[in-house]
Amino acid sequence: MKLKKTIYTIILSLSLSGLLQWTGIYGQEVPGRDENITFLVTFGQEGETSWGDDDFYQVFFFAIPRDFTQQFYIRIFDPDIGGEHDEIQGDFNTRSLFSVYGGQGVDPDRNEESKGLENGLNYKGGNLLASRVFGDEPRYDNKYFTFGPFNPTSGDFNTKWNSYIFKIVCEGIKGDDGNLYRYFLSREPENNVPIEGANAFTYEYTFRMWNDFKSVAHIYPYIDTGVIYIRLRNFDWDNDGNILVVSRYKQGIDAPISNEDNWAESRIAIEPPEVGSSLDFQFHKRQGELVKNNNVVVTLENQRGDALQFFSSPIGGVPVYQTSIQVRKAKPK
Ligand SMILES: [Ca+2]
Ligand SMILES: [Ca+2]
Ligand SMILES: [Ca+2]
Ligand SMILES: [Ca+2]
Repeated sequence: MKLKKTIYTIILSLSLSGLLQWTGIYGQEVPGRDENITFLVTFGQEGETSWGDDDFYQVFFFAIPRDFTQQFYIRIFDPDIGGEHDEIQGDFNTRSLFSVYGGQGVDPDRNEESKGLENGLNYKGGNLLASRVFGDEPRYDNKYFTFGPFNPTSGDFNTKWNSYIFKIVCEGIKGDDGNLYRYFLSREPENNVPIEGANAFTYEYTFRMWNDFKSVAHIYPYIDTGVIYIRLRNFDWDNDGNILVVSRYKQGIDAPISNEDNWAESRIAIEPPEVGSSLDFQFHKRQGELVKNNNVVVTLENQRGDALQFFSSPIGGVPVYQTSIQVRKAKPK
């Protein structure tokens, strides 16, 4: 009995340490280091959804660990819509509003609307800390703009993650072009200096694939206790190759893919060895004729319909398929 209890304690503490591990310092870049994604994308609201953005806004969250007490900055790379990187439709006539929120109402665990999943709901909950509208501005083309400084305690405290939560929203308030941009959470205004233990996450990920056959993009949801199956949805994938679900238990399950301006949906069972770890959604491009400038939207729910987060730095690290789990399962009792 005593041995059993000890083993249980070890397993429990191992899974808890996995839970709290934000793995290294790479949660500061959005898209994250392991994701191999070029840019986030948000079109102006006069755009067509067939260009790959279903709702013309994108919500991201930053989690600042409680023990970090200095001021910090949120930097945006290429916040303008013009010049390099951005997707032109006719001429550049688009304006994007970036807004940073802190305080009560931000934490999506306590305010469902903050997740930004449904049009018409108030995804701007919290106190507005800073905002700026960008257009076709050479000054910020291929360059950074910096919001801040912010005090960590201006965030919305989340006890589960022991972190202060901040939110940044990008909205295409005018025009029809695609704004491509990236974020960096930084200790310094002029350089990208990561905050150890911080992370970023979203519930609806709108991003641009590489124009390269060989590049595989990844996004990493975390599977918490109580998840039995997941509902993965993708939008406007342009029939561009395969979307594979990989975990330490799954070698690669093909998810149904969307084509032009439509959603595809799949229900995928979660096995006990996958609980308390991240999944790896892999986006493999179709070979042959290159699908260019492919923008795609991805969301995820559990069996109760609760939205699951994609973390810029996968919790517990990038999951690696382990053959040993399969072998152990296959043994007769
Ligand atoms: Ca630009
Ligand atoms: Ca335009
Ligand atoms: Ca841009
Ligand atoms: Ca697309």
